[in-house]
Amino acid sequence: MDYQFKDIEQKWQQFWADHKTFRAENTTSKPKYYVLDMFPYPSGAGLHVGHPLGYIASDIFARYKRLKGFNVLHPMGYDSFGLPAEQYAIQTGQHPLLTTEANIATYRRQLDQIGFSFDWDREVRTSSPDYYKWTQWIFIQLFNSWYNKDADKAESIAKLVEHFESKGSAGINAVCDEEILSFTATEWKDMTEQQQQAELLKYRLTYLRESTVNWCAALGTVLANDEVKDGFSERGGYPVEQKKMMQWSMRITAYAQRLLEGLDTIDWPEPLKEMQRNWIGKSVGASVRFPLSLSPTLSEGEGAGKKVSPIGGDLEGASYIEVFTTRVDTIFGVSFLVIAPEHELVAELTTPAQKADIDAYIAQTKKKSELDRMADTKTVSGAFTGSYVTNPLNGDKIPVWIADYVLAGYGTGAVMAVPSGDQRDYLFAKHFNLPIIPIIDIQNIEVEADPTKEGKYINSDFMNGLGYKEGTAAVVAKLEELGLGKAKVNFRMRDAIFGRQRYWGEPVPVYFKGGLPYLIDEQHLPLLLPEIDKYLPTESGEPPLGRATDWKYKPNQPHKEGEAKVSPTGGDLEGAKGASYEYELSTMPGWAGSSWYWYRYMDAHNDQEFASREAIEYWRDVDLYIGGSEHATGHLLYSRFWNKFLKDIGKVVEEEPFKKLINQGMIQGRSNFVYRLIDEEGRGTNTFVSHGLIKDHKISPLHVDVNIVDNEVLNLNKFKAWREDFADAEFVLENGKYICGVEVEKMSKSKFNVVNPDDLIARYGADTLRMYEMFLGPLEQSKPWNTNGIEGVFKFLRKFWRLFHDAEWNFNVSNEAPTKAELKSLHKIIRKVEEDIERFSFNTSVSSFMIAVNELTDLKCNKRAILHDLVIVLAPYAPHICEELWVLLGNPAGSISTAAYPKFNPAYLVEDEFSYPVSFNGKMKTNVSLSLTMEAADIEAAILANTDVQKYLDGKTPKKVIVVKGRIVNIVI
Ligand code: ANZ
Repeated sequence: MDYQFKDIEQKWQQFWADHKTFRAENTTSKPKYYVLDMFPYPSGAGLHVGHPLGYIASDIFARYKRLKGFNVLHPMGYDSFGLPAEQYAIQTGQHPLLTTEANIATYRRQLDQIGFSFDWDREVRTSSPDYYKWTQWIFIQLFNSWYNKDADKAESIAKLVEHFESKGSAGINAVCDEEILSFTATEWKDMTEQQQQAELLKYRLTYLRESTVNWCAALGTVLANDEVKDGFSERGGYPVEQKKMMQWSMRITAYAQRLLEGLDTIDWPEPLKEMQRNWIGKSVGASVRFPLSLSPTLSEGEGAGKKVSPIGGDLEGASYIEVFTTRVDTIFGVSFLVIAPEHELVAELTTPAQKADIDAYIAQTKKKSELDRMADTKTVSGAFTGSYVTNPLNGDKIPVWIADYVLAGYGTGAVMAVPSGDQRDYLFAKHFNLPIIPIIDIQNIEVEADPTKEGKYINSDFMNGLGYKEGTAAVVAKLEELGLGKAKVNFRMRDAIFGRQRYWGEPVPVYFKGGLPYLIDEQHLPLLLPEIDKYLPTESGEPPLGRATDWKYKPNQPHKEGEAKVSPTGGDLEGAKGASYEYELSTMPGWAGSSWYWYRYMDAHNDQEFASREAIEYWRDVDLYIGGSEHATGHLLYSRFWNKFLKDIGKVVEEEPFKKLINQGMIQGRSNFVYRLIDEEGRGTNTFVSHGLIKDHKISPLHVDVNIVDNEVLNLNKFKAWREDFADAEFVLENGKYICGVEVEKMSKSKFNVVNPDDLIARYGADTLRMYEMFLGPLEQSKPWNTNGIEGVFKFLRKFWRLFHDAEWNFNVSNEAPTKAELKSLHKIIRKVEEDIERFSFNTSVSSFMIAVNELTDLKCNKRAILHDLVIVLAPYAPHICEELWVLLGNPAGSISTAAYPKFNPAYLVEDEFSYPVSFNGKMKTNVSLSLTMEAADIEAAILANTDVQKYLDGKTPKKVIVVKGRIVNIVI
């Protein structure tokens, strides 16, 4: 029979599903291999041909690893909480769950059609309660933990409380909020429960704090930094403003150093690691305190202890401004201080005379986003507060300014400005006519002389003559001695906001008592998402969960049938039998569910634990992770953070979750255009000009659906049917055809360049689609989709099928022993595919398969010994056709996935002949193939007897014949 891909593919997909062919075992003696794809958000549009690219590559790899004897875990699931389903719910009133389920059904159908070897028994959905129960459980563990810097790991809050009870706050070295209290054990015990809880919140790894957030009014929610692009939301493109709100945050900064160090231990693309390094942004420098210069008449001695503000009156706040600098060595060049307009001391420092200026400047800053502020290096602006500080090392009086080039959220929000060392400070000094103090022995500061490279310090008492390294060390030592500064490492990374004022996300397992957050009891998990009437904020501006009726936490009442009565964590319940408390109304952000999902696949149905210890110890980590580079600083950073935390609390075994990662390139769209003729009055007509003729006409280009264009030729009837207004379209053709224009753009509905895999599978089959997607080019590279070449791959598979069949399409395989040439062809491909797959070069294998099949076709090879192995080698790429042929070859159905990858035998590739280049008087004229075992005398005789050689000799007798065995023959005539 001819190659009937439709029947074959349906048959095998059914077979795999019925027999659970790709089920991974949690206990086997085989070595494990975990191949993971970034799971999709099931959007309403379904899959386009770009989506499966990574999945196909990982599937080939997973199938190959099975052939290599591994127990492979290759799961799939859905990141199914998120904004689009909720936006749709707002518009249509349809519950996001329904939309999500419908979309998942479409995804599943599309994925099944491509023939992936997923273990569907382990499917996860982040929006399903038996999954998010464990996301909530992880939140609880984070809330119950703090980061002990001495142990360099997370520890339980109970342990911290124990310490407070016995020793007070002394001796605790934690990553925590800045404004922590210091207290003795007695003072701790004397605090009310409220006070204690408020203090502990400053240490917890997830905490509630007022923070500046990216507020998107149109979406009604807070967005993460990586979801905001140029001041607009990444989804929807709505404006985003800075707003202060009480927010849940995750103390990811506690892990900054480990996140940085871990990068050196994993096999990820270098550019991606670099992005994470930049995001973490480690800076080694120092913090320096510049004491406030009080009123000029109050010298240090007199003023001590009696702080007086420059405006007069008692100064309640700080007595110094702390800066963070990476160039503490330049401290003798400081001629002013700049603090961020949002700095907490601004109001305090502003003198009445400067108030108008400062207020106006602050108002102006509010309009700029942080990104604009960082990007603008040219405009100089700022305002003087009217106050001064003193240089701690030389006592210079230094004016304090505010300017938007200093960011509130970085370092301490204050910089010591050194015009002779820093370009921005230099421009600022020039503009406002502030002093420029040279600091090194190079006079031309205009060229930004840099002591890190050259020069010796001047202008200071103890640094003069020193170079950069010693100078820096000397300043730090001096500051430490004075208690006014110390070496400090700063990270650019901020704690991650962990709340959304939205409905379709995980409820935060927290309730409030006395204004403070408490955890709901683990027994009460999952905290289910309540039903609400509308997916909008309440009239009073609370998040949608505020609409839920009768949704209160009743700690001492059973939540499920048969559940014991429990008391809530902390808090006394005296007489509170019927007590009920408000739940947290925000939900978790999109990244919560995806920050641990790879563990759930290890043990997807466990209702006692997020995954069993046994499963975690067996699967450990992901060996190969494939997904898009757009997750570089979001998902891939949060996942590493949660992984490290879970490791700290002893729940997982590896420090890094994803050993090797590959970013697949983007598949771009290939848009087609038609050209509408414009009439004299500049109006569009209904006549369309073929691409080759547009120079001669006034036209306007228009996207046309790529699915009605074949090899750039427009199908005129389909075009007329495409849109009503084109029904009576007319055409200016070239050579009887309408040729469309082409451009590479993002694949999107609005550009009509979306190619749906379903259509291609219907036409050519999944095996062709799989191989074609790989054939497009290197996996990591972005490339435009071009359907034009798919026919070639389809023909290849038909030719492959043909090897097993005679001219009448009867299955016909011979049991004869293979020839040397056939074995050589086979072993070349065995080696090539193995090498290619091991280095993730899938496109090069496809062309090698084509060469092998051509060679075997030329050799008229239908030997079982050859084809048996060839089928196994091709199976990871084109699994359906290979399963079918495998059975036709007499093997049991479905067993090809448990076959062994054929062993490469180099002996078959050893060349036993050599094609000698034959030169006459040094000029190469011809080649003669001879056995490599021949000795010089025989070679000479054979060469001279060759008819081509005799032709060149033209009857002459050679003066000399030089033979270099295995290399060359030169004939002198
Ligand atoms: C004095 C100095 C002299 C500086 C000099 C640089 C060069 P990174 O490497 O990014 O950490 N800075 C500190 N906090 C800032 C803030 N909140 N907004 C804007 N700039 C800030 O850079 C640290 C340097 O950036 C610090 O070192 C500080 O300027 C500035 F010749 O201090 B430097």
